[in-house]
Amino acid sequence: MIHVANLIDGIFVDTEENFDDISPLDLSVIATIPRTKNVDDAVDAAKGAFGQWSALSLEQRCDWLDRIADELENQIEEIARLEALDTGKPMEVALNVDASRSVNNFRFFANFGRSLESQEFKMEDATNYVIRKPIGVVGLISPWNLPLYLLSWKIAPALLMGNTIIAKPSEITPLTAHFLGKVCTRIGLPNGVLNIVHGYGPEVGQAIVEHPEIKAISFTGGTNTGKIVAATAAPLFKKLSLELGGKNASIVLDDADLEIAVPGVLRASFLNSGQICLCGSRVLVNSSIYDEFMDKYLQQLKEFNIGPVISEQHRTKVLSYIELAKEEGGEIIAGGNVPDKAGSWIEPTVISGLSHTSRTATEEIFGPVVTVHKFDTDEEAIEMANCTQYGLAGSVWSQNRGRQVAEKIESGMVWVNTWLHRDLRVPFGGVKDSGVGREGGMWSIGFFSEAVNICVMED
Ligand code: TXE
Repeated sequence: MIHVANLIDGIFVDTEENFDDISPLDLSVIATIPRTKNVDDAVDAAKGAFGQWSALSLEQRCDWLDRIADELENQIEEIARLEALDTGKPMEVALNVDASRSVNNFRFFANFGRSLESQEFKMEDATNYVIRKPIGVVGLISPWNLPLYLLSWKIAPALLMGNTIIAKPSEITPLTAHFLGKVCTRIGLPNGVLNIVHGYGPEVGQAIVEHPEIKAISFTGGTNTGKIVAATAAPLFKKLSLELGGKNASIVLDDADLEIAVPGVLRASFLNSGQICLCGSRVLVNSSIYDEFMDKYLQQLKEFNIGPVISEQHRTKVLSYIELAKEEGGEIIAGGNVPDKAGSWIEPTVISGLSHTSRTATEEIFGPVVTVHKFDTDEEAIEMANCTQYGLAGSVWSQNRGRQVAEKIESGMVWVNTWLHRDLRVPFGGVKDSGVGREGGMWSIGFFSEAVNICVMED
């Protein structure tokens, strides 16, 4: 049994009340988690550490990020084991997606920090010098689907830019955040620079967003929670970055190379049991190749290995959408059942025959469930793809028209003839109900710092 504790000012501290961390694999209790309700101690620690941490040079903070990356890399198998235990995902996904990207997040921002150049804007009689100051104490709140992957994506640039941190992982998946805390204390990260608090979102998460001394919030989670976070933070004029839900379309044009489109769309459909905000939960296929595509897709689906969804509660939500699909006239052409084994498992499920405007085809399900739809023209595919309140990501599979179709999709990012191929320098985020703001490369540098202009008149 793992005992998770809060990391505050370099010390692991308990709370009076704890609650259980349940494994989705067999519903066993795998850890106890602190039920934190107040973050004053953590904020005091972060404020106390801010002076020294922000006074370090950018290069010194880059070196710290590399030290964290090195130590995580030394223990990458343990990270993957803990992530697989906490989320139920297959070990190869935990290792090759979650753990390796967590290391890369620190490594990338260490190197990116070293490449940063100062910005000057010359006038006839003056020079403008743009400097980037740290914000101060920042709050980082992350979800359960890619726990350390998404939390480290925020921690690395926040540290790089000289901020000190109050981090709150999802109460459903605390283990790798706790492990990161142990790594950081072991390598001697100064006390109070990174504080990690655990507990329920509406309690400790809300306390972070409400705290007047926490000056910025980077949040990844559901759209409904994002609305609460935004409403709380707005009157406090906090910097806010929201990466929320998605209902992304994988669009297969009539000139797609099915040798790459079928496995690519399948992976976009079911990687991490469909629990990635970037997953392609709607498959739009040109009617001229629909039968051939679906035959190959359903055949390859039989070999696609997925884990359970994150919890019984989430499984109930996902199953309710399979029932809704039937009520809306859909046909279950694969899966749809609960396998006869312990844990919160759902068979990978494919639903056809639904209108692209149905609730099943427009609301975020966030599980191993996709709807498939036919279209006749590129314009029709674009209209169908944009017919949802979300706008996060998508993919287009075409040998000749991918980019021109991709540019008409209302989202923050679109892949052409690939999916989840990530260059960490590019902007990452969504539009509409998928969020506000971008992180990644210079967008993370910008979010986690305050740009200040110093205009100097020439003598
Ligand atoms: O997210 P929540 P959940 C979607 C998916 C899922 C739904 C809810 O559809 O079914 O969101 O998932 C913290 N103030 N995504 O419940 O509730 C919470 O403790 C401050 C998409 O995991 O948004 C957790 O740490 N914080 C998403 C974090 O917010 C609060 C990935 C996310 O929890 C809070 C996961 C509050 N009032 C789910 N309430 C994506 N975009 O990848 C909760 N939290």
